Amino acid sequence: MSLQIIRNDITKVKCDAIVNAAKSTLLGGGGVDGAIHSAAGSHLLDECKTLGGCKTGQAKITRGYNLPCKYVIHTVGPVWRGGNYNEKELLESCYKNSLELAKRYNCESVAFPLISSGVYGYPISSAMDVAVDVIGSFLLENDMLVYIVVYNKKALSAGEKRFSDIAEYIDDNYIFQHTDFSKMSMPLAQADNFNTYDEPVVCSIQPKSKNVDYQNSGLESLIDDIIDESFSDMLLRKIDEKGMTDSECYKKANIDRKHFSKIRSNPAYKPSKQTTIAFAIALELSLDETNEMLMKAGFALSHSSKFDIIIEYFIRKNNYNIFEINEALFEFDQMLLGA
Ligand code: AR6
Repeated sequence: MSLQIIRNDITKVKCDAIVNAAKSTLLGGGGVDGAIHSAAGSHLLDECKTLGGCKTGQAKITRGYNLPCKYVIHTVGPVWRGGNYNEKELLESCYKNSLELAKRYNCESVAFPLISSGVYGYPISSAMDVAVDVIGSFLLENDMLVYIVVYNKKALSAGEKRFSDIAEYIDDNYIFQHTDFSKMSMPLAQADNFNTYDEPVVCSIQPKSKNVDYQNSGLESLIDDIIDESFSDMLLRKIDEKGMTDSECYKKANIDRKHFSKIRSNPAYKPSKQTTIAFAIALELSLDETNEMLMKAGFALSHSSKFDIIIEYFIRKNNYNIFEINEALFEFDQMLLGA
């Protein structure tokens, strides 16, 4: 369904499975492992003792006990030894194997911590890149809601050169005297799982007044002539023009199927700005086309919003990877796209 990056304690996240960054004995430890064991209670350790450990890059599953999740998936990340010891491939395996295990157990939602990025010393921003890449590819083929749970955002932001080109682009373009509306309208609600809801427009047909015959007055046909193609119409037209299937489009937009169906079935649907941009990204629209789509939903891109400037930056760079864009938006404390 979609990937969301949130700031939280993973033991508080409500979903089908949470992933534990364990050690190979699976017998508990510090960091997120310690937090998960203490929140789950001692029965988790009892079950872990029966599993016979776990190799680096592999994953095993247990029940969630006192945690607000059905399962805990235990995976063992690589210890960082400078980058030449298969650390990246092993870390990718952790994510892939955990996701496959979650799928086998019919999990619809899974939360990951940044595996290996604590005691095991994997550079945190590279650990984030691996997580986003592997989960992003998985979601192009599978329906699941996946959270990356960031516990220590300060450490993540400390990666020196990370997104420095975007920071520079913001500096060059940001109009400081204006208020950052994208931030105001929804401050980064990463402490909780959050959802932004679009506004479904319900079209009601009012009974005609006895005195005015709108049809014959010509008003109805005048409106028909003037009214532009709606957001939903433009979206469906663009999907056809690009030769995409609906599911290719909503997956690339980080939007779930139900949400897309609502838009598809209501020509007057009024999406949020984030949803509109998510589709513009999925359709790889140019800046002009993105603005055209935004206008249909009643929005625009401006240089008084960091959010807008980051979007503009990626479109100008022809980088339409929504997961990478969300990584950058998260870094700059902005609302994420899709979901
Ligand atoms: N929720 C979400 N993320 C957390 C939490 C939490 N409650 N606590 C820490 N993190 P680490 P590793 C983040 O050290 O590097 C254990 O002792 C943390 O900020 O837990 O894979 C095991 O037993 C960091 O970004 O796991 C192993 O021996 C990330 O989780 C060893 O540490 C991973 O940090 C595994 O080391």
